[in-house]
Amino acid sequence: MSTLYLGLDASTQSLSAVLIDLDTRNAVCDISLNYDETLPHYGTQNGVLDNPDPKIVHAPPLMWAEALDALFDTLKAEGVSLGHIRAISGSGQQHGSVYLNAGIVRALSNLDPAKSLVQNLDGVFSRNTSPIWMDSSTRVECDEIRAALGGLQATTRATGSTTFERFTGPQIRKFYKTQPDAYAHTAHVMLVSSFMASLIAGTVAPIDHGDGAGMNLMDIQRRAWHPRALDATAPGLSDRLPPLAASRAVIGPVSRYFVDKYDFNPQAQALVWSGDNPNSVIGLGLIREGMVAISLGTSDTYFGTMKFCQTDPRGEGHVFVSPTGDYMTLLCFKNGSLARDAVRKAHGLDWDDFSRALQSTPPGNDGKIMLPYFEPEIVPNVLVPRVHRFDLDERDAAGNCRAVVEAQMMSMRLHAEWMGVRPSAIYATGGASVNPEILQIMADVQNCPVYPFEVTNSAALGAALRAAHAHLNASQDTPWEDLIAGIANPLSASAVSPSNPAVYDALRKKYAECEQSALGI
Ligand code: ADP
Ligand code: XUL
Repeated sequence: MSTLYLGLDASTQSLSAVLIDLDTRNAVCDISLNYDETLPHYGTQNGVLDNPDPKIVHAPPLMWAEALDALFDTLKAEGVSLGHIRAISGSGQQHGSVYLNAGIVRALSNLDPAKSLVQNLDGVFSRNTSPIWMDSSTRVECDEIRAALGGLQATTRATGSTTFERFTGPQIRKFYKTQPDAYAHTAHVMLVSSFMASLIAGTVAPIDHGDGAGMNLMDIQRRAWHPRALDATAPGLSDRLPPLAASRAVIGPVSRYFVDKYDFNPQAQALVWSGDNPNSVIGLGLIREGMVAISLGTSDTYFGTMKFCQTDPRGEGHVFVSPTGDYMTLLCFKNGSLARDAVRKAHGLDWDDFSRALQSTPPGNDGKIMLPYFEPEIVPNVLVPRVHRFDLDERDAAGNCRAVVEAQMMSMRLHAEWMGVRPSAIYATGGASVNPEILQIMADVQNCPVYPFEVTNSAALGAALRAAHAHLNASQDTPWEDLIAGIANPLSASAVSPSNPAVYDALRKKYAECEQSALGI
């Protein structure tokens, strides 16, 4: 009998499943179900409901439950051996919250396989829609909670991040302030991750430390609910939140609903779920301090791992708990491919021309510097977009191409310094990671080897690996290294080594000064 582990990923637009076979070290199944296409009756576009106020972004939680039935119907119809699955975990879009009345406990423990999950959940929501991570309507509540916790630095030290509009605490506070009756009827507040885990386990699931860190409600050092943050958010909140748990925690056996309906093994274990970013850290194989992943997408993101908890005194980065039990950081640089594309287009170049421009210019760019804030920037915080140039002529096509990439790489290094951990290996993903000239600059600025890493579904894969890790470690010590070998490793053959690191030691100082002068620090 094969040893299968299932990872699910309830993301913004779809529910995905990755099933791994540890004997063959293969993903035996990797499917995705798009909400808009499969469940059009919820009327979502890209997984969210239309709202006249662009700051308000909600999704229907019932849709996520219906997607679970639809996914398992598909897997069963395709003949996937669901009975061979030993353990299940999952990943949820971070920050989104689900509000339930006291009826949910009974509904979960009596899930009737003759009915759908939607029918089983009839009448249990105290709020029919869930604010998700794209919602930015809680500016006032962010200010209130941050002030109550003693300001930006105190909030960051306490919860791992300063208050952000999408974080769950400010969202809960807004719900309490604007719909006090509905809040009063709310017996349980869940995250997307813990809501889905609750359905699988048939009981109210804990929130794991990784996703809990995205709420502005968890004491990041103690990994326990932070009483002052709870008080600053809404009255009676501690009664409405589930316990916190490590992300290797087993909730219990999978609910009878899935055994009877989809032929799951009654002994299959339901694990706590986590957020998509903590899960991706595992799906990318970032299991040790110093391992970093940089995704070069529309925006660039930097995932770092650290053993001890450091927080960002400027409040730009987030600290979450990694599924390994260490800490992870998430830094999002808005002007990623967005800025590279803007420079490329401004000079009428295609990507081959852009690469030739990087080849024809020297590392360090003869001191030419750009601050590429084509759009408002998150890290560093720049509200009014503006491109700054120092010793750089706007018409110098090749100089501008090199300047934008060097700026992005120096900014990443500069704004990750607070972690106190230098990268030992960088895994590069996302659209621009196919460009070796860009990766060379990354390797030189970071003075560290860069490995291109092709990933699909890293969150679902990470969840499947977490399920395997928890299940195996219950009976024998199974290190993360052994578990991810051959499943979540980059191709060493294509590594890019640093060849000109020294030149950036001087340029980084100049870059930091330019940034300070532009930001008026
Ligand atoms: P998203 O964040 O939308 O998922 P992707 O990771 O798919 O983004 O990356 C898409 C981006 O990759 C495009 O916007 C483009 O700028 C960039 N890209 C594609 N090919 C190259 C290349 N050869 N060099 C640099 N950037 C590239
Ligand atoms: C992280 C964040 C997003 C969501 C996407 O803070 O808001 O990455 O997790 O699902």
